[in-house]
Amino acid sequence: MNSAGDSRNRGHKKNGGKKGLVQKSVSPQTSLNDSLEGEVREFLTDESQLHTFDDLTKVNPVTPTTVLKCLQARYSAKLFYTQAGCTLVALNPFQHLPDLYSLDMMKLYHCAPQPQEFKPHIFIVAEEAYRNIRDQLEPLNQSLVVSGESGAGKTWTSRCLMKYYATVAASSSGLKSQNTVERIERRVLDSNPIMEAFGNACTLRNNNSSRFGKYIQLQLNSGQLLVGASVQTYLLEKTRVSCQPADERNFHIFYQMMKGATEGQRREWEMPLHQSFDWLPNSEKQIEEDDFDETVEAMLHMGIKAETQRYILRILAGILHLGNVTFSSSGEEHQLCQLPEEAEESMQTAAKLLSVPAQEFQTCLRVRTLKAGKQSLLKPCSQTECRVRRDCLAKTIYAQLFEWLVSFINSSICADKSTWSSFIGVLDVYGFESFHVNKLEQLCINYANEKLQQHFVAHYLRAQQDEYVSEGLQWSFVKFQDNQSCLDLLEGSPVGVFSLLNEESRLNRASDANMLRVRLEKELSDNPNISWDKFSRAPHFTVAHYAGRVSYQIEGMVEKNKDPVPVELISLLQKSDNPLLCQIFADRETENPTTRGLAKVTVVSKFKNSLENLMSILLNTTPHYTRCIKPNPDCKPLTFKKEEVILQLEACGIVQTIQISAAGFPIRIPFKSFVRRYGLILKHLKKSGGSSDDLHVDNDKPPQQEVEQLLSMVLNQRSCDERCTLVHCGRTKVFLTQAMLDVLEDHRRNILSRCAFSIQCCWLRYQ
Ligand code: AOV
Ligand code: MG
Repeated sequence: MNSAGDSRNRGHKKNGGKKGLVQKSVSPQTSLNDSLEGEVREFLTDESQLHTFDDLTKVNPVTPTTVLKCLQARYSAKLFYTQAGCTLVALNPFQHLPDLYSLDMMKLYHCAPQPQEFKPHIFIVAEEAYRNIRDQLEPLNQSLVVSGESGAGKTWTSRCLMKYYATVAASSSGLKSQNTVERIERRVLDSNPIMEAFGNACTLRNNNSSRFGKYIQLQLNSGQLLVGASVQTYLLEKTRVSCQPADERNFHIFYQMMKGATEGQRREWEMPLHQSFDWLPNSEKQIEEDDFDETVEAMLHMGIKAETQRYILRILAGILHLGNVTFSSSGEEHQLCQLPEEAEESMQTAAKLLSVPAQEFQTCLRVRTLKAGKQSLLKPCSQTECRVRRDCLAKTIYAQLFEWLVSFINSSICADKSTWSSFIGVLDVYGFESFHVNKLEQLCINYANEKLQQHFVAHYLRAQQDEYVSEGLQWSFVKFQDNQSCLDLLEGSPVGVFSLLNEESRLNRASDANMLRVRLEKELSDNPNISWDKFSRAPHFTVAHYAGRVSYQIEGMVEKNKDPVPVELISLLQKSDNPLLCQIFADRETENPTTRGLAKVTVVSKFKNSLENLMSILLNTTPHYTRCIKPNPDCKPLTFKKEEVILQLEACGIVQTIQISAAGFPIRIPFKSFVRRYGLILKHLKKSGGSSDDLHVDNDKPPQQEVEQLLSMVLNQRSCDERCTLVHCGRTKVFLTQAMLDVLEDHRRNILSRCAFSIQCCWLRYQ
C-alpha cells in the first residue's frame, strides 16, 4: 500500500503546502496540549477547556467518551467543525449561520498563508485540495468525500464546497463581490437546485433528503480557474414516484408545481388549486425547498429553454394524473379490469398530457402481450398487474427524465477536455441506511458505504500501519475493522449475494423469492457475515456491516433487480407527440428482454459497475474526508444527543481513526533532511558537553547514525519508554510526534538566536 499520499498530506496540513519541515502550529490550542517539559500531552482534567481542542487527536486519553465530551463542548460553544487527524468532523448546526460561510470568511481562508492556523472549517479542506493542485502534488486530482447519515449535512456541505470554488476559482472575475459568481460558475451552482428539485424529497429524517448519489467533478484549467464541471449520479430512488413511505413525500418538483404554477399552467395541466393527487401525500407541509421559481430560473440559466421546460412539466403533470388512475377487479380471469369513472377521466388527462394515443394507453396498462415464436397473444392483466404496469410506467418515465436532465446539465457545464488540466471531485452519497424494512435499494446503498469505508480504511489507517511495517517499526496499533469479508459476501464471485441474485434474476423462475432464499442459505451457510432469522414471518437475511447489522427482505428482490419494463409501454412512449418524451425513449429497446436472456443488465450489476468506476477514480485522486454528524434526530438547533452522536462516530470509524492518528507518529522526515535541519543541534551539544569528538557534523557518516546520536543527546534525560512514545527511527526516515518536533524546533531556535547574539557582539567589538 502506498502511503505517500498520507504522510504527504499530514506534512502538508501542518505546513501550509510548503515542502520541507513542519512549522510549529500557533493555534491557541497548541499551548494547551503540547509542553516541552513533563507530560507530552495533558490529560483531560479541566472540562471547562474542552471546547478548545480543535483536533480530537490531541485529546488524551482518546476514548469514545472523551471524544464525545469534546464534541459536545464545542457544539455548545458553536464550534461546529473539529479536526480528527486527517478527517474533518462537521456537526450539523441546524441553523443558518451566514457569517460562518460569508464571502469574507472565504477570503480569509483562501488568502491565509496557512489556513490551518484558523479554526477548523470546511474551507480548510477546500483550500487544502486547491493548494495541492497548485503545488502539483501527486496524485494531482482531488476527491472530497462527504459522508454521514441522512440529514447529517452532506448535501449542504457539498453545496458549500462548490460555492467556495465557484468564488475563489472564478474564471469570470476575482473575489470582488458575490455577483461575480456568474457564467460557468453560476451554471455549475445552478445544477444543484435542479437536481435537488427532481432528486430530493422530504423524508422522516430530512426535509431535503437526496434520493440519489452524486459525484461532481469541478474542472480547473492550468491557471486553477473553474472552467466547467461534470456530474455523475447513482441509483435514483424511482419507486418514490409511485409509492411514498408513510409520512414522507414525493420528489420536491411535484409540490413545487402544485404550489407555484401560474393560472395558465394550472389550466394546461388540469390542476386546479387544492386538487388532490394520490401520489402527492403531505402536500400541506410547508418546506423551504418548495420553490418553483428557483427551479425554473435555474433551468433557464442552464440553457433549458422555456419550450423544453413546458414539455418537462407536462410530462410531470401527466405522471400525477396517472397516479389517480385506479382499476377495479373484473372478477374474471379473461376479462379486462374496469376503470371507475374518475379514473377514466384521469386516464384521459394523463394520455393528453403525455401526448400519447388514449386508446393504446388504456390497452397498454390493462393488456399484456405474450410472444410465442412469431405469434403474439393478448392477455388481460389482473388488478394487481394493472397497478404494477401503471407504477412501472411512471417510474420509467421519471427515471429517464432525470437521466436526461443530468446529461443536459453535463452538456451545459462540462468543459472541453483540452481546456482543463485537473479536477476536484465532490462525492455526496447516501449514508448507511437501516430501516424497519430494508430492500434492494438499502442493500445497494449499504454496499456503496462498505466500499467507501474500505477505501477510507485502506487509505488512511492501513497506509499508516503499512508504512511503519515497511520502515521496520514495532508499533502496536489499535485494531481496526477491515470490512473485506463483508464485501466478499456481497460482491464475491461466483458465490456472493449479488451474483446469486443476478443468477436468479436471469433464470426467470416463478417462485424466485423462495429460490433465492434457498440458494443464499445453501451457498453462503459458512459465511460469518450473513445470518438468517428462522422465526421471522417474511424471509430475510441479515448482513453484519461495518456500521451494524441490517436485515434485508428477500421478497421482491429478484423482481426489483430485473426491473422489467413491458415493451408495450416503451413503444407507446416512443409514439408520443411530446418531442422530449419521444426523444428520451428513442434509443430504448422494444425487444422483449426475456428473448434476449442473459444479456439483460440488472439493477445490481449496473450499480456495481458505476461504483467500480467511482472507486477507480477515488483511488487515483488524493482523498479528503469530511464526516458529517447529525447531533439530534429532530433536526433542532443547538441540541446535542450523546447517544445519537456516539452511534455515528462508531459507524464511521472516527474513534479508531483518532486513536491511530494520535497514537502514531504523524510526522515523518527522511534522515538526510533531518540532519540538514537539526545537525546544528548535535554540533552545539557536542561543543557544550566538551566532547572530544570532531565538532563539525561529519558528512560522510551515514545520516541514520547522525540522527540516532542527536536524538540520544537531546533525550538523554528521558527514560527509554518515554523516548519510544516520542520518536522512532525507521529504515529511511525518522517518525516523530508533534511534541518531539516542538522540542527539536525550540532547541534549534535557541541555538540560532544565541549565534545571532554572539555575531552581534563580535560585530560590536570589532567596531
Ligand atoms: P444529507 O445530505 O446528509 O442527508 P443535508 O445536507 O440535506 O443532509 O442537511 C440537512 C439539513 O441540515 C439541511 O437542509 C440544512 O437545513 C441543515 N444543515 C446541514 N448542514 C448545515 C450547515 N453547515 N449550516 C446550516 N444548516 C445546515 V440525505 O440527503 O437525507 O442522506 O439522503
Ligand atoms: Mg443529501
